[in-house]
Amino acid sequence: MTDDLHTLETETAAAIEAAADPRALEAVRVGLLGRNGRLTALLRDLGKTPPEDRRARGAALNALRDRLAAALEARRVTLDEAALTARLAAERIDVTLPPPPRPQGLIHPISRSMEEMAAIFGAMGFAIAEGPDVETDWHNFSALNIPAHHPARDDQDTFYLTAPAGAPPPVLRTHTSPVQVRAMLARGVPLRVIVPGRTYRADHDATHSPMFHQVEGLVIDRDITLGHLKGCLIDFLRAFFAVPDLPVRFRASYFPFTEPSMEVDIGWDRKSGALGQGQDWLEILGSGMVHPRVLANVGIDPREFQGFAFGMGIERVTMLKHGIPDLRPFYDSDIRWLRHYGFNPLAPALLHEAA
Ligand code: 2NM
Repeated sequence: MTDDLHTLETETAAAIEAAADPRALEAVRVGLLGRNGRLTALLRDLGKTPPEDRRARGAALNALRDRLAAALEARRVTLDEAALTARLAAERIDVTLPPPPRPQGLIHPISRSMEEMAAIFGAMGFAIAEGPDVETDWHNFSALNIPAHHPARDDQDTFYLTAPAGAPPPVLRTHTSPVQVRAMLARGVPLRVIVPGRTYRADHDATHSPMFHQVEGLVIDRDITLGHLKGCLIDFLRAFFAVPDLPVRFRASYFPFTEPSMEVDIGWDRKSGALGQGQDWLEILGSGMVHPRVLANVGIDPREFQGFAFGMGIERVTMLKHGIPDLRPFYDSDIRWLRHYGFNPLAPALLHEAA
């Protein structure tokens, strides 16, 4: 082999060994075998070699090209293996290490109760409906068969907003029932919805807040009876309070928008606060068969369709379930209270599975 080929081989072999990553190795390959590569140039110049030397020169060049190509490939394999080994080491996970810290933030007990109710009623086939906090007088009162001079309309009880000229003043909804009115109008029948949300009443003392939360429910179909109402609410209460044999009592009552109407009580021990024990009763829910006039007000024929509805205050059932003694801290945004009563955001509400 001639000196020039020997030099090329020595230098290239050193450059291949020195290449620390695939990109550097590729630069060596291009410098040798690319269009302007050193070996490419020598092969191109083969024609200028005197005829008597050409065969030997050609054989030497080809052999050199094969050796260097093999050296390049061998180095590529080595570099790839080193890269994989480094990546495996870098991405190694020690499964015996303690878990990372829990995420910041906790779920407020009101939100938690709403999630649980959505899970329980969702498993029974209810959809969730929402609506505006500022309502028309018609959706909040008239459509629900609450007459013009009913005490619920008193501005001692209801927050009225400033009316546009000549129109009845809008109200901060006093219950979530107007959303059920909207659901009946927008979705039609048959219908199965729950409506969680904020409600407003001009009431402020140790056990009443001017803003509080309600969940109401509504089922309408062709053959809905009081039996469906009772079964649905008994199942819900036992799932929500996680007491499988919780005593439930239905007691005749009155609401303008249902007939007949019933309050729903659960059994508890007033002294200890234990649910499902003792001899005492505690009112939890209002309910009833939707008044035919309410159905007619939203264009549903009460001779063809009927249904039941119910409503409850979320703060009260949440306090009862978790033994929270005072209503006022619910709205104080005090992080110490939330750390005590808040819920893990990564633990889903799946109460319907326990029922
Ligand atoms: C309650 C009690 C009883 C109720 C009725 C309706 C509607 F829109 F269907 F007429 N919504 N909610 C209802 C019935 C609410 O809360 C104590």
